[in-house]
Order: sequence, then C-alpha cells, then structure tokens
Amino acid sequence: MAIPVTARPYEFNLDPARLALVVIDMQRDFIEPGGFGAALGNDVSRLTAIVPTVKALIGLFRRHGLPVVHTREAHRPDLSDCPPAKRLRGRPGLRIGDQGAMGRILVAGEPGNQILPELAPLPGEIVVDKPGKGMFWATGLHETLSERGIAQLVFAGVTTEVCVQTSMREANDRGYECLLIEDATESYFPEFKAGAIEMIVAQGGIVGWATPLSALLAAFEGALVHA
Ligand code: TIU
Repeated sequence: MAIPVTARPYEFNLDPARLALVVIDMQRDFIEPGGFGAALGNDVSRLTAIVPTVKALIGLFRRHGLPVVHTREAHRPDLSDCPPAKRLRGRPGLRIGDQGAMGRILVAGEPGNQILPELAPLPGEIVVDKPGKGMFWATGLHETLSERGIAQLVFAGVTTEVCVQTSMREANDRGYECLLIEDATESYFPEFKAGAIEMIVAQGGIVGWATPLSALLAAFEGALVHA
C-alpha cells in the first residue's frame, strides 16, 4: 500500500514494502567538538543540532520494522582504498590517515570513525564502510539492497552537499526513488545545504524529493489511522 508524503517538488508515494532508511556518516569525527570537522575550522554545532531529529527518524523506521542502513566514510588502515586524489587534500597533519584528536582521521576502527553512540546501529542493521563520498562506490550496497527488493530510499545524515548529495545522485542513477529529510541532514555551510536541496528537487525532482520529518511522521500516522 502506497503512503502519500507531502514533499517537494510534489507528493512522494512511499511503499513500505520496498523502503529503507539511509543514514549517511553520522560519525564522531564530523560531528563532535574536537574532531576532524572541527579541526578544519568548521562550526560543528550546526551538525550536532540535527542528532535528535536523526534519532527520531531512525526510531520511526525501527518501530515499523523497516530496514536501516548506516554508512561511515572509512578507509583501510593501509589507505590502499584512498587514492592520492582524495588523500592529498588540505594541510599536512589534517589529512585522511593522519593522527587526529580521536585517532587516525577517517580510518576504520578508530574512535573518531565510529557512529555517534546515540545513533549506533542495532544488530541486524546494515553498516557500510565506504571509501568514497558516495555510498555505492566499492561497497556492494546496490547488491545488498537489490537482494532485499529495496527500491525507495529515505536519506538523512551529513554533509548535505557532499556525501548525502553524492549518495542520492548515485542512488537515482541506479533506479532508486530518493526522499531527503531536510531537518535530518546538515552542512557546515548553510548556503550549501539550501543549495543542495534546491538542486535535488529542481527540474521536477531531477535527483529526488525533500520534506521535513514532520511530514513523514504525519504520513505514517495517517496510514495507520486508515489501515
Ligand atoms: N560525509 C561527508 O560528507 N564527508 C565529508 O568530508 N564532508 C564534508 O563536508 N567535508
């Protein structure tokens, strides 16, 4: 049964049987004060502010028994999956693989690379370590989702214009219908967040749809009332 969700640029018809939530890179190094994001000079309080909304969104999917995918931007300790084109960015000492305040930056297994404890994956949820900005590059995630019959993805996480937007574009190219929860995503740059959302919904939803969490909650409540 399709559940209509009020969204931009027009209604999103959500099919719970084919739906999954994707939470992009809600990792300590991007979000916590004292992490990699903060060391780069970013105001991480913008990102910490969305944590309760992301938590509520994850809770909605868990309550309805719907799949949740968590991604982490993570590289192997030998950095064999991090090409120089990605690694040699920024100042020495603040690059991927360098020692940061919470372990080696964006290296799998390091404290800063973990998902925030309040958003931690539950056993049985899909956790993807991705060496790229997009969640399909070198991860096998498309096969995992296809095996489960997933065709629609609800998106949350950080940052809107980098890993979230890249993942949505990759997903759209692979045939997934994508709905971004606007207040469950954030950027270090407010104008980039706003611009990314506009780019996603422009031209008739050229990448996907966008809506606040309240609209998704209302749609689920409406569906339960009418069930
Ligand atoms: N997850 C993600 O977006 N990775 C980034 O490096 N984002 C920045 O905005 N830097």
